[in-house]
Amino acid sequence: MLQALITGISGEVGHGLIKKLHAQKYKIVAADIKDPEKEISGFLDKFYKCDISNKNGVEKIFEDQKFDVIFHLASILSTGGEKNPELAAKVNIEGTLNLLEAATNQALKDKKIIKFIFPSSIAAYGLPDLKEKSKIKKVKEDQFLSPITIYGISKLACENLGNYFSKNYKLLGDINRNNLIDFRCVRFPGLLSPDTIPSGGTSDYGPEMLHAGAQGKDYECFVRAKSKIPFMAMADAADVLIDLSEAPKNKLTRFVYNVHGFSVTAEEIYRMTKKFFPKFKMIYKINPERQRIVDTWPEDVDDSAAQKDWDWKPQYDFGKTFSEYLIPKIKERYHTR
Ligand code: AKB
Repeated sequence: MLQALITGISGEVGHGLIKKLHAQKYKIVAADIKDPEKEISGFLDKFYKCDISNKNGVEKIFEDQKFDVIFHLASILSTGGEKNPELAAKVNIEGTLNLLEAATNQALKDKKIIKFIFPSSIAAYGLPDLKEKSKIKKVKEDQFLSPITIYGISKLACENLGNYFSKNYKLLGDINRNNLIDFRCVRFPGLLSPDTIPSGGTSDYGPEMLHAGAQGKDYECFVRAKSKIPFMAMADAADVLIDLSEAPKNKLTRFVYNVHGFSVTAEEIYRMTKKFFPKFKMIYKINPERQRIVDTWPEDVDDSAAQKDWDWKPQYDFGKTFSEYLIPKIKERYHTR
C-alpha cells in the first residue's frame, strides 16, 4: 500500500484528491494549519496540525512517517498573497523548501525515490498587456514567465526548486543527492468545485458566481465581462495530480506541464450559471488590482505536452462541467431544486 503525504488538505484541491486517493487505497497522512473538516477526516490515517514554514514541524512528520509520494498543495493564493507578501513568500517558498529537504533526507536514508507532486498555477505567467494576451491565446510552458504577484513568483520559484532538488541539489557535495526526489509539476488554471468555495484567489469569481447562484444570492463580479482565463472542473484537477504521479518516468519530457479544461470569459460563466439558476442576478463591480492580476494571466494554455507525454485529457468540457458535475452536486449541497 502506498503512503501519501498531502499538505494543505483544507484547500480547494485537497478534498477531491483525498477522496480519490482513499478510493485507490492509499494510506493518507495530512498536514494543515487547520483541523480537517468532518467530510474528509475519516479518510485520513494520520493528521498533523502543522505550519509547513516551520522546519521543525515538517521534520517531525518525516521522523514519524515514510512516504512514497507527496502532494504539496498548501499555499497562500494570489489575492491573499498581495495582502501579506512576506507571509506568502514564507509559506509558499520556505514551506516547499522544508518539504523538499525533508523528503530528500528521507529518500537518501531509505535509498528510495520519493515522488513530489506540485500544483503550480497559471499565475506563474505574466502577460505584458491585453493586446499580447489576446494575440498569443495559448501560452506554452516556457513563455511569458514574468509573474506580477508574489503567489506567481513563489510558484515559479518552487517549480525551479523542485527541479533543482531532483537534479542538482548540493551538486558540489560529497554525497550524490540527485534523483532522490522525482519532482513533477502542473500549472493549474482556475478551478471550479461544487464542494469548496475558494478564498484568497483571483480566479475566485468563477466559483463564487456558481455558489452564489446556487444559494439564491446576488453577486458582484470583480472583473470585466470579457476577462478570459482557463478553468477546469475540480474532479479533473484531482485526476491530473494522480495521473501525473502515476505516469511512467521515462515518458516525461519536462518537469512542468500546462493543463487546461476550457477557456471562458466571466460573462460566459455568468450565463451558464444563470441557465441553471434563472433567478441569479450579477453586476460587474471591477476591482482594479484584481483585474490587473487576471489581465496578466493567459487566455488559454497549450497543454499538448501533457497530452502527449502522459495522455492527459480532461473529462469535462465547459458544458459538461456544469450539467454533469457542478450543478447536480451543488444542488445537493445547498438543497436547491
Ligand atoms: C488563484 O486565483 O490565485 C488560484 C490560481 C489561479 O492559482 N486559483
